[in-house]
Amino acid sequence: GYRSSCIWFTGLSGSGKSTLANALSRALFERGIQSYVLDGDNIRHGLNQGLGFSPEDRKENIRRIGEVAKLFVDSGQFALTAFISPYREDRARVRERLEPGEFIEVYVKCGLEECERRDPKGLYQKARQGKIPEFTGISSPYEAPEQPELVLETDRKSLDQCVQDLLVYLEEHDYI
Ligand code: GGZ
Repeated sequence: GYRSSCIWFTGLSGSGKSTLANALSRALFERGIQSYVLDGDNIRHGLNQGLGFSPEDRKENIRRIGEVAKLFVDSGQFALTAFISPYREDRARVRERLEPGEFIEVYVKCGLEECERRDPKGLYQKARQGKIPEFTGISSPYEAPEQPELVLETDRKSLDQCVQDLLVYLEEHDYI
């Protein structure tokens, strides 16, 4: 048996949140454990289409994602969420909506320099040119977690090592 929960990945654009969430989802699947990845691709283009990147819109984005994650957890699956979620207060609100132990905050820590070097979609470059307003890390704040359950330094560790750290955390805390 296992104890389903919401694994909340937070970090800058390009820090590796979606990559990690998808890799963890595969590792869980191999152990016969159900999970579902929520990220920009399936949420911002669907449920949350129309929401932008102002503080108010990000707040509503995160609130709705928290509610969806709660539904997944209630259904017995792990919800793996990969959103910048830059505001501490918004993340804390999601935590409060879930039962104790059902919210695992994972800080995907990666220096802005490295995120900008990766720049897989060329968004940082556009943001530096002033073509994207309110871009996290450039012209909009990112509030790092103060007491996350886990920190994964993707600019220091391999993807495999990070997934290993996640699995160890879940095992040691009796989630899996
Ligand atoms: C930050 C932006 C912005 C702005 C578009 N600021 O690397 P990506 O492309 O795929 O991930 C980023 C994604 C962030 O959406 P989230 O829903 O995770 O943000 S939040 O949690 O803050 O609501 C980036 C793209 O959308 N993007 N404009 N201005 N990221």
